Amino acid sequence: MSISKHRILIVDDAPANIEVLDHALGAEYEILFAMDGETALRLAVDEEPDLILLDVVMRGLDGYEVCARLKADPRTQDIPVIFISGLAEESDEARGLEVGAIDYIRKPFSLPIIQARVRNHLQLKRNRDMLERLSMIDGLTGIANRRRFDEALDHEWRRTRRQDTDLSLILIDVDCFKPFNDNYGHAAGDECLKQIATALSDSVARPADLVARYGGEEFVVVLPDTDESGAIAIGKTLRRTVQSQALPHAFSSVTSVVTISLGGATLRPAREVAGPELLVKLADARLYEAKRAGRNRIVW
Ligand code: GH3
Ligand code: MG
Ligand code: MG
Ligand code: MG
Repeated sequence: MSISKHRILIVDDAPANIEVLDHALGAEYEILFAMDGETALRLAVDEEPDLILLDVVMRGLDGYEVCARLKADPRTQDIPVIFISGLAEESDEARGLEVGAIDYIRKPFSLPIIQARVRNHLQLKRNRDMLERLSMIDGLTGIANRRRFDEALDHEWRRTRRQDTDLSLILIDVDCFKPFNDNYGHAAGDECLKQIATALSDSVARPADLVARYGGEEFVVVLPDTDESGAIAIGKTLRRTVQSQALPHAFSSVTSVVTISLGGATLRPAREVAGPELLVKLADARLYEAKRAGRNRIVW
């Protein structure tokens, strides 16, 4: 198994400093470097380094300004920044920490100390990233959870509104799941939900599409830049895919295998006064219609 090296961006206007740091860290990490603030900001966005070592006094943008901009940009705000500076006053260090750096190392620096601090901060970042990922995943099914859905819907609503495209959403509820649980047991119910989650995720193709567990035995699919006919086609595929998994359900009032009901809606956010909750509300009302009309169907 190959473990990819962490990337560190070194920003300093003195080539000699870059050389020393590269020498100290280059064996363990992939090193990128920039000799001015503008280049550093561009590389931070394009190359997504895991950590930035930042000089304070530079021509053009100084390190404080670079750090403040990194912290103000959602694309770069989570990258830890360590200042390495010749400015040794207490107030310089305080200012560095105020603009969002995680650490401040004074020049002349000790290489073993820099190596140790870099290692510690990378370890902390790894842990933070893992927690962040786990907090977005549903524990039972391994797909996105409600929290991730809420964030994605909000994000896609704003993006499709800016770009004046359609946003579609499908709410899904497993049919007759209470009798499934009551007769086959809760563990079998859990297993059934896992299989449905996998089937749904596997049937949705584009990277921007999101399948999430909405709650109990309910799932939700977000389809950005997808018009009504495209979204209905996807909904039909989802319904068919789950039925063709043929998970036995002898206690269903619909048929002898596990099925789902779907309610969907498409809106053009740029034309709406309301927010994304309208999309959920419409889909929910149509899901209710699908149930009332006999289940195992999609209503739009
Ligand atoms: P309908 O066709 O109208 O949707 O009927 P239903 O029986 O599916 O609806 P109801 O809402 O009455 O039942 C939902 C059931 O889903 C009840 C609940 O115990 C079960 N359930 C919710 N979350 C889980 C879970 O994580 N694991 C298991 N095994 N069961 C769950
Ligand atoms: Mg300098
Ligand atoms: Mg339900
Ligand atoms: Mg149900």
